[in-house]
Amino acid sequence: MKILVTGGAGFIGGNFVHYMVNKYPEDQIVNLDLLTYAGNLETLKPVEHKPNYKFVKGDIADRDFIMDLFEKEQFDAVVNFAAESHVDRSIENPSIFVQTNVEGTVVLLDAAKKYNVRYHQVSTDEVYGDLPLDQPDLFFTEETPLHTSSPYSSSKASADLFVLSYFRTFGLPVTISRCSNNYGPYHFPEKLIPLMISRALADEELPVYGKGENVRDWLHVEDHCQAIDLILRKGRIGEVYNVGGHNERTNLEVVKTILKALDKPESLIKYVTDRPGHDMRYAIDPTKLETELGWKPTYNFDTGIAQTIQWYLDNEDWWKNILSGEYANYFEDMYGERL
Ligand code: NAD
Ligand code: TDX
Repeated sequence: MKILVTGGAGFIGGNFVHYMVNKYPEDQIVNLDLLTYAGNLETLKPVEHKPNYKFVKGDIADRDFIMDLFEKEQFDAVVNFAAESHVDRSIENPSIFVQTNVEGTVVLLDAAKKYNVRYHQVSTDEVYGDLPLDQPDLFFTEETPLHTSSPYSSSKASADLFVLSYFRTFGLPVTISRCSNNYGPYHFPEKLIPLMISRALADEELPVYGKGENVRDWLHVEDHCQAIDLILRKGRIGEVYNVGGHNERTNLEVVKTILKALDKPESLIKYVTDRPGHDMRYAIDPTKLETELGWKPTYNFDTGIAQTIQWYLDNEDWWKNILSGEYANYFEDMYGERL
């Protein structure tokens, strides 16, 4: 297969590119990324010289460019990770979330329709809104109504509805995965776990929103990649699959786990003003994925967070280059003359 991966210079897309390039040497993986602030070609260093990998810089919302690319490359499948992904940024500037997450998705759908390409959309559990803290037996299933809180989740829910409409109206072969919070290697240090690891290592204050009692359901990124691969190859067309591993933790538990592992004092924790509209609890029921496709996560939170902290300790250059802005030069050095 020739597979287009969009957003492959980001956190989950980058991990997915590694996974696919190594697991399927006979497949061709084309990574299309605009290299926004969140895109980092250093993440692709381990695969950039493999014969079944290629990088293309471009915008999923640029219709002419996308149509030309699909015409030229004749893809068999597209997996769309490209997005603005940070909730806090969506509160500051919602418009770019509409442009990339909604318009970009529609442009990709049109190209997939024109060139008859299998389409997979990487979505999020945030489309379901949130659950109360006092009903721990409630989980998001694929039937839970969409009920978004932030401009980010609203843009992702809109994109999902377009994807499903292209199945119903045009018969486009689509699937959607909705996963819980990912963590693991190459996670941009604006998100909770890498932010707290990098700040704790520098003995800086750790900003915990509100009381730190919000709950997230943590999924190791490798388990997510495996799920997407399964859905792409064996998922039922037109279906949504939830991805999550029953690893709920409060934010405070996560931060304290990181401090303990790094032997840093809890006095670094600083409670700050809460995020507006802050979702209280996410919790995924992954039964459909487990029973239909046999998916099983390999990490639990304890093994996954230990592996992740160790990765950040072993790969200081990767995240320190981001904090210093260095990584943007890597694109110029590697691809500047070629593109
Ligand atoms: P990320 O922000 O780390 O990466 C996004 C990537 O998309 C970046 O490389 C960026 O350069 C690229 N991009 C942005 N706009 C683009 C455009 N217009 N054209 C082409 N490329 C563009 O995000 P992530 O955390 O890896 O998330 C990937 C996907 O998974 C997103 O769709 C997100 O909504 C979804 N998701 C993420 C999580 C999570 O916990 N991180 C959980 C559920 C769902
Ligand atoms: O400094 C912080 N302090 C803090 O308390 C940050 C950055 C976050 N938080 C809290 C907010 C959330 O309750 O930690 C929790 C996790 O925050 P984020 O890492 O920003 O993730 P979240 O808002 O849960 O969204 C993530 O999971 C779902 C991804 O960023 C989304 O792209 C994905 O769809």
